[in-house]
Amino acid sequence: MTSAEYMAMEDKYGAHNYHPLGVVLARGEGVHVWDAEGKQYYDFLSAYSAVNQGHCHPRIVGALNEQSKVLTLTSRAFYNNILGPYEKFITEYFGYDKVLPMNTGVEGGETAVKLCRKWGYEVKGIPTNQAKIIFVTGNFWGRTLAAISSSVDASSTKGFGPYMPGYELIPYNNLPALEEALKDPNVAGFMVEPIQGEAGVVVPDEGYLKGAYDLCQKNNVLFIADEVQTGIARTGKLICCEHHGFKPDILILGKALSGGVFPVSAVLARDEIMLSIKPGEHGSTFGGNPLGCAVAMAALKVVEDEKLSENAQKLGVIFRERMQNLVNKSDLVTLVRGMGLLNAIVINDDEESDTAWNICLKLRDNGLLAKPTHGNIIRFAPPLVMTEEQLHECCDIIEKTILGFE
Ligand code: IF1
Repeated sequence: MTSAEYMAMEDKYGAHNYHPLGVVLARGEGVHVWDAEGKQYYDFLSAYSAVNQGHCHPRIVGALNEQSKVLTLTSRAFYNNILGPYEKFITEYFGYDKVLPMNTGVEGGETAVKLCRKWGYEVKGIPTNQAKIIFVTGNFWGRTLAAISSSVDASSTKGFGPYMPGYELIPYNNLPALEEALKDPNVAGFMVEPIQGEAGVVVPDEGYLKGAYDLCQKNNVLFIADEVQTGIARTGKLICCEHHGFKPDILILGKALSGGVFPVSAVLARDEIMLSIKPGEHGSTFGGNPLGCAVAMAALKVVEDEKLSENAQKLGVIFRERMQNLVNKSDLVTLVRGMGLLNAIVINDDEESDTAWNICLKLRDNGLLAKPTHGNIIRFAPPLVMTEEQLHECCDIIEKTILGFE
């Protein structure tokens, strides 16, 4: 079958809940993907930062293959011989007392919200059903009703009401707004992405996150870091909060926790928070399944053994320098921003224009896959296993495409 036939088949038989870029992928290996006709591309989206370790990493696929022959799923009705070792491994790896294993990033967010509310009632002493959680405008943590209830983005919320109560929205990157909101004694938590991915790789001011963390500690409010997209070495540190010198009270991980091989998410916290949920009060059929645990341990070992944080940090500096040169040369690109290998360029056109989309179509023709987020912003997030030489080749492609686009 041709790419056109595959696209037509998706269109005919699949829900139209996405508008994919016109390319049909058939194989992935490391930083490369190939389409149905065998054309090779650099992957500069990494499945939204889920394949930080590169496509089909042999060690992670190997772990999947081996465990899949032995035991894939027991449910939590019984113990198994993989979950405990995984829980020990991941809590020591990130420095927390306990982990609550789930599957998707949004389930991690839901779990964090439930943990925070439960802690609010049982430890902080907030009156029943009065707990508030503060979110920031521009956030994105998934597509469930609890997640979209905190969104201001019409494409995420319109037509899906009514929404979850007990949420409060304040501006991102604004400490006075947070200080004001924290005066409410019923606030249990503050949930935030250290860098806002979907909003367009929005990096807050230097002191914002640590300042927000300190305000939360001062007001006995839990700081919840959504590191589903920024975590697992993407921004040049194991988790993005590490750049700012603090450990969140609740840490949410997903995506690259499994290297894109299997849905695995996790919520990490200290005992005081984690033990507020008692047996039978939360869970999931696949949460903590042996297959996902084996894959996640392999994925995390790859991050450490291949020094992916250090590589992301080093290549990120080079990438932003190359893009800054492009900003200086081209009227089409107004700025570059990001940390590590989570970056974006802003295109000099309004959000409604299809300029960024058309640039991504040209990038595709030139052998590099990326996709705009929010109209005029193009996110660039290659797998963290990229070499410096490959990065320069990709920057050459981006430069040639942008300069040739005008
Ligand atoms: C889609 C966006 C990115 C996330 C953060 C939690 C989740 C996500 C910071 C939920 C998921 C995905 C969802 C996917 C596209 C992608 C995305 F464009 F939607 F917003 F990456 F920016 N926290 N992001 O980014 O994790 O439940 O999906 O495993 O819905 O189109 P999930």
